[in-house]
Amino acid sequence: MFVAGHRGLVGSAVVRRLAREGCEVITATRAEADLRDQRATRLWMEAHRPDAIVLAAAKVGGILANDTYPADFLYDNLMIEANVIEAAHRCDVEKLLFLGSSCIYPKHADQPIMESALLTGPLEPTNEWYAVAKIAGIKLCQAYRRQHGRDFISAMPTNLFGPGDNFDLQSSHVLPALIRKAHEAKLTEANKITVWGTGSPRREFLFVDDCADACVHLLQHYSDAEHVNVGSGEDISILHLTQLVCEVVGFKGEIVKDISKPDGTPRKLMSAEKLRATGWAPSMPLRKGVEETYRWYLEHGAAAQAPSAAASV
Ligand code: GFB
Repeated sequence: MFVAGHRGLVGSAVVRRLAREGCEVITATRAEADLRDQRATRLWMEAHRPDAIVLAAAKVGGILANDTYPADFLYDNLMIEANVIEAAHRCDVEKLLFLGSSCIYPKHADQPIMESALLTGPLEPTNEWYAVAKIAGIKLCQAYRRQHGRDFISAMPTNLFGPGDNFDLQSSHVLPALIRKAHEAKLTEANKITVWGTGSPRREFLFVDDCADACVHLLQHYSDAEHVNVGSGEDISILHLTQLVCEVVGFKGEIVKDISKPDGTPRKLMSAEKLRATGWAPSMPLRKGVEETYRWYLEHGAAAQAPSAAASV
């Protein structure tokens, strides 16, 4: 099993989860195979010929990073998925799981969002670049299934968090950013922390080890063209999330809103029905997941603050 993006948030969780499966896990650092490079990807795949692939390598980031670097988010993700999926076909890989994100759906999709809502409306502008790349990845898997009979499947996780997260305040997602902000405010005895936007958008969160478990479950039990939502089925407002993080961290100061920062899509709660129907459900409650993530952050200190070197979804 090749885990592409093994040092990122999802990739590292998949490696942890696969340790329980007793299968041989192979990985590649960017120096060994820059997956944006078609020739390097083909040479590496021909040399290692994995029987299965979890494609968790991606250029990822929060709302500000996506809005600031559209070319990087579109180009890097298109190149990674096209190179790995084509090389997987050339090397007769039996199973490939492609990972996207809930941002593939229209900004104002009916909630909870069903898989069938894909391409039924305009995307959220702040991350449409990443979203278009990930939609292309879904279509690539469907095309190789249809033309070459490849068992390539796609999963669309919701907002993920957990051990191995990126805590860099400019490039991270909201949950690790709030953990770091609350922690640093507590340490410095500051009297407030700043939340981006109005705090009213709602987000669904899934602990990354639950996501990894769902990935292994799908590899074992799912073989169809349509992508599958991977979520907790519950959402929370950013303001309430901030209050929860402050309670876990032990910061009792004021929450100040920076409305110069974008809110992004107002809500993106996905339907969990399709995945539940295959017999899978998450096990980590949000508060406990935040407590585990904070513990990981404290144990890994400065290393946790650098943007994750190898990208992952
Ligand atoms: O997690 P986040 O960056 O990404 O932002 P999205 C979620 C919400 O949290 C937005 C607010 O409304 C942000 O304005 N927020 C509040 C913050 N404080 C902060 C903060 O300190 N940092 C961050 N980052 N947000 C991403 C997509 O959208 O979702 C990615 O851009 C990916 O491509 C990911 O799809 C799953 O949830 O808005």
